[in-house]
Amino acid sequence: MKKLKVLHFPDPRLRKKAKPVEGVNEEIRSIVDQMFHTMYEEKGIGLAATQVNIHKRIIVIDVSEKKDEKVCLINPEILFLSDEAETMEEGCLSVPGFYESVSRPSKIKVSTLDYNGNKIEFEASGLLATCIQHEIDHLNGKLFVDHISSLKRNRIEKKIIKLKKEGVLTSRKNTPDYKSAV
Ligand code: GNR
Ligand code: NI
Repeated sequence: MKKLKVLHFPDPRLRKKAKPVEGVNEEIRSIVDQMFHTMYEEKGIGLAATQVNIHKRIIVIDVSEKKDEKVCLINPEILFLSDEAETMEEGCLSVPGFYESVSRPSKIKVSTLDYNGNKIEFEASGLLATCIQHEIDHLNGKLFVDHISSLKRNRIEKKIIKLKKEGVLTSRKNTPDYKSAV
């Protein structure tokens, strides 16, 4: 299966708002399959269609240790966000090599269509809740770096542009860990 290309911040296409899926058919399921393949290849725990330049409301997630718990969300809606928040170190395949603390509601309730187009509702907490919120942000053109200070965000933007110019940011394997440098 072909691995899809992941867009990198500050690509303006990451700012587009994704459109709802009209019906879950074979074309949509094929996109979901390719997104799972890309997410596993890139060692991510989630991927939003926006990141692979497909502006439809589709998300794939697998937060399990064994990488055997696929979660597919189509046209997800958040029904409830807890008042209680939790801070987690976030990363993003579109901001490779950078990690920052982000505070988000710790519990959520979601309504969504699944892989078969059936409407389901469920509650999530912990890493899954964080990941779902991170992915829904992508569908709305938002990135985790929008939750941190503009000083940090601008520094990350400059570093990514520099890495791209140097040709360092073409393959995930070659992506250095810049956490300590930010
Ligand atoms: O792989 C990913 N790890 C991660 C860690 C903490 C919070 C969110 C994430 S999602 C990210 C993959 C990604 O960029 N999804 O959009
Ligand atoms: Ni991301």
